[in-house]
Amino acid sequence: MSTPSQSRTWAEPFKIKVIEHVRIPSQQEREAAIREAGYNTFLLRSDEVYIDLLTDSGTTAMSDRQWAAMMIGDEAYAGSRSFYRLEAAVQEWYGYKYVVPTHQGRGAENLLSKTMIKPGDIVPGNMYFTTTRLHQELAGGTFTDIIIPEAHDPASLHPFKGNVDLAKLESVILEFGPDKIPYVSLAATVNLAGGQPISLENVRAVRELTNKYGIKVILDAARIVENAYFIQQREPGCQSRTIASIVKEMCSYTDGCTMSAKKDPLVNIGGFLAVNDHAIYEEAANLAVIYEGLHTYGGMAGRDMEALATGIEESLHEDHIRARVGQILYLGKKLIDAGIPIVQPIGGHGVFLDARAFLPHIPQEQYPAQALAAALYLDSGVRSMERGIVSAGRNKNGEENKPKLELVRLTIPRRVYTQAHMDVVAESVQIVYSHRDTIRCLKMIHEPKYLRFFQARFEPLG
Ligand code: PM9
Repeated sequence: MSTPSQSRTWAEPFKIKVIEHVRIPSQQEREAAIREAGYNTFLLRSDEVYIDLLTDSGTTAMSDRQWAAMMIGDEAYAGSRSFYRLEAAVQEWYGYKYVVPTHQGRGAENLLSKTMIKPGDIVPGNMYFTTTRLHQELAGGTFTDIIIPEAHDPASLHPFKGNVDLAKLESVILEFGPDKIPYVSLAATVNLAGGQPISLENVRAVRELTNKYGIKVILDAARIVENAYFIQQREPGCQSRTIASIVKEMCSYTDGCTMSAKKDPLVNIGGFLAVNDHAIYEEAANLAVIYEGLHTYGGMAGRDMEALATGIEESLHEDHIRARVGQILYLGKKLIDAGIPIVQPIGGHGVFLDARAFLPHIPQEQYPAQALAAALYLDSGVRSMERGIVSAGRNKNGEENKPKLELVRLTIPRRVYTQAHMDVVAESVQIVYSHRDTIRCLKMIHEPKYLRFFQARFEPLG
């Protein structure tokens, strides 16, 4: 099928066969719900939400082909045919040799961290991610940020804000020594930078540098297809390449990946660890029987593995990824035109509001992004997610990490909402912006030990 010219209007490459009703909760219901939820959008019930932009994780609408594939799932405990189909899909589309299925991304992070990290190790990465860093720390490692400085500036228009600062990476290697670095952790795209991509040229350069010191590179591939789309659109020499070939080339510069299949691979649950080194595979496959299930199902049902194998292939369709990212660009451009401060360039899986610029009267220690997410819900029933100081948690000394980026993420599920939903969201953000001075600071009244953003509770100050 010929691809329409990039200058023409796009439309979703599907039509809708099944719908799920949604309801707008009343103002009174929303006030009660957010109070009950301790001003944390993670603690709302989904029935209390109108448009759910909490996350793009596991919220995908599956295709008729995926649902059909589920019917032929093989539920054998051991050696399921569906596992071998998934393994073949990973080998074909990403190019890795060995696959350990897991229940989701953090299952793979756990296996990887336990297999590769020793106490005292340093793990350089292009910005932290919550679950990834926690597993590195639980294994005794310390995360070190090696992303380019532009990534921490919401206004920088650098086309590849996910890039690794190569000089910084080399100085970390020289400071600690290659033996202390089990691998470089490379995310594509970078979630907490605002869904920002890494360039192919940069991944290649990371490979060359790590080869020099004998260090492995492990990719967080959850949003690699969105990253490949930005490479195709922005990187010189890549315009006529297929998304599939860019994805495969990116993977080829790495030694393995962790995958949360709940993102780009278009399923509601699942993940895997894929590696090229047989010894690492053997150790991880052995740990899988403790933490996940057998090494040929890893916490997934046979039908889940079928849906995933089909989803991997569908995620690489050019018309799918163009419409997927196109929907986010549509919402982002509307907000930019209305003068709303957002992270630019617009990211691959969501639009990120710059809460510092939105609410300059709320100091970071009083949780501006958390307050903004609650205010947006109160206005319209749109659910978003805090990605700032609450998500960043505490350092080893117990002090709050204070990230430069204090963001609210409007995350777009794949193939779920229409452009009209995006219009409703944009209108609500503008209304909240018009009365931003009235939004109050928050105080944290309950703080869980791990990944506090999921379950923390707050109350308004003053
Ligand atoms: N990301 C997200 O909403 C799920 C909830 S927040 C922890 O963005 C990356 C880049 C992710 C990610 C999850 C995981 C963990 C790893 N890497 O949620 O365990 O964005 O499947 O994946 C979420 P799982």
